[in-house]
Amino acid sequence: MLSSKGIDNMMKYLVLLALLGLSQAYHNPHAKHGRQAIVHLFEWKWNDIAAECERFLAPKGYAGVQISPPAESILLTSPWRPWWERYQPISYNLCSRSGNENELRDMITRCNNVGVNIYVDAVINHMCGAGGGEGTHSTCGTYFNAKKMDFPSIPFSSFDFNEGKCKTASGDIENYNDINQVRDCRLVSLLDLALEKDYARGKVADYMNKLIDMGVAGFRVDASKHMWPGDLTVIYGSLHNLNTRWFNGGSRPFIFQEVIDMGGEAIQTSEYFPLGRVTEFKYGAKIGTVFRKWNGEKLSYTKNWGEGWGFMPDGNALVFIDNHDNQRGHGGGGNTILTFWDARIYKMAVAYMLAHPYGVARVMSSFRWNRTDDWQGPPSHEDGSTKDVHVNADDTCGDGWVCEHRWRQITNMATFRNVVTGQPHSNWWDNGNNQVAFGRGNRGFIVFNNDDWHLDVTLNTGMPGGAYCDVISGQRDGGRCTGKTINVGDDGRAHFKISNTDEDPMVAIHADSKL
Ligand code: QV4
Ligand code: CA
Repeated sequence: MLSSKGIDNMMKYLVLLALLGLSQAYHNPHAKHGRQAIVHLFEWKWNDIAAECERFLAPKGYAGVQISPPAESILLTSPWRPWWERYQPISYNLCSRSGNENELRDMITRCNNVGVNIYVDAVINHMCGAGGGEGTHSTCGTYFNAKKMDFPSIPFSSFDFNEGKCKTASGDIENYNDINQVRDCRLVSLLDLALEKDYARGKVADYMNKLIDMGVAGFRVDASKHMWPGDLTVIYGSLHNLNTRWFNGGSRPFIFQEVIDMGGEAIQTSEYFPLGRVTEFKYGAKIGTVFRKWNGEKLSYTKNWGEGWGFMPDGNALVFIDNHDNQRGHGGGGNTILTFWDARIYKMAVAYMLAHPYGVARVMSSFRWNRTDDWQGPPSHEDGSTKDVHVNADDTCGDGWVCEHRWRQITNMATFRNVVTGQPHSNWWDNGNNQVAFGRGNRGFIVFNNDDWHLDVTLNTGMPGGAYCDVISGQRDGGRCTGKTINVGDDGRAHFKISNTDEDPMVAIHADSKL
């Protein structure tokens, strides 16, 4: 028989378990078929995303897509249609530069039908800038008056904004070390919603619930640092379960919150851990420094990559090499951030991320811009409408679309991540410099040469003996390998030669690339 004290302790333990369970409810991406990587199709139109899910993402094994904000936003003409107009909502009508509500619904349905999840970039901290004017210069012609804080289509009025609460003279955030300013004042003059009010919370939740009911799997929550965790807890708590047409009953939406925490600011990512995952901005900043070999960093120092480098706990992290902000100098990271403009080491960094077990990984898919004009919007026609994504015969993209996710080395590493899921980081090797190798149990192995000399070494891969196709220089095509072949002996050892002048100075093999 248990004593009453014993029962009491047991009850406390059960309550704790329940809380822990709940606190992980929003951390699961609900990926299908063991797929792992998410791709951000920045500024793509809904019709193009639907086609991409069917023709590329599902067959290649991408888990999901982060889409650009789907709500109606301001339409700016000076500068001409900047990409960032989408971060200034005017209404919650699903009518954006990427398409209308029917096109959005069709995309969500078609992607779900091939097992590719859709994650919505939710801009819920604010509406448009205070200087946004009055009229119908919005993506679908909905009237608003920024000066009066009047957004009649929702409706939001001045009562729904944080006016009285912000204590700075400008009304804008002036000091990031003052938590109250960061959360109650305007981020670059954007009209700040009073999310402690039931009415405003309800309108935001209605918007998100409409998307959940349409079939989305979760949200990137924009500017989370600028919202009180307590307010977000209530909003997330009022969200519906995911649509059971595609997801298990009782599934909570996947939430990943944008909080830039490079250390040294008053607000830390840890405040958001119980609520959902959080963007780990240190990851891309550090990996850029390592691959650029700046500040004396070496690839060999990444043996304990992940939490060992002071990153957040694995179960909380959403990781990426670059995002739509820091690839063009907005947001966190500075000039260490690697992008497609530095293609050779960028591919290595993305491969490293996809091979490594830490975090939920997001691949960036960009459009080109004139590098002195960081505001430039997506490839567009004269009238400002976004161009179709052009796909070339060799699977790459053109007409201004970069499609990093279609680069063979990156696509094949997204597959690698799927094949090695659940396997431990193993068989580490390094030369004390910038040549390293590691495996994922007996399912995959990768070797990098970021030194200025050749690599020529025999390593224990941990893989079953046989011939494997390197998925960086090529891929398995039936029984044939279009790239280098790597022979693994029955003892698991294999010989690797990688020239520092190779197009891609790395080699990767996995269980499904066995010939
Ligand atoms: C400017 C001045 C203000 C001034 C105002 C006067 O900066 O001080 O008061 O004019 O009207 C654009 C302009 C910006 C302008 C603002 C309002 O670039 O100069 O203010 O509009 O008119 C994106 C862009 C921003 C853009 C914004 C809205 O990056 O440049 O601002 O969209 O269009 C912090 C945050 C983090 C944020 C990051 C960029 O903690 O949350 O900055 N990241 C997210 C998104 C990002 C987006 C927003 C947040 C806002 O990833 O893309 O900002 O939704 O680190
Ligand atoms: Ca705020």
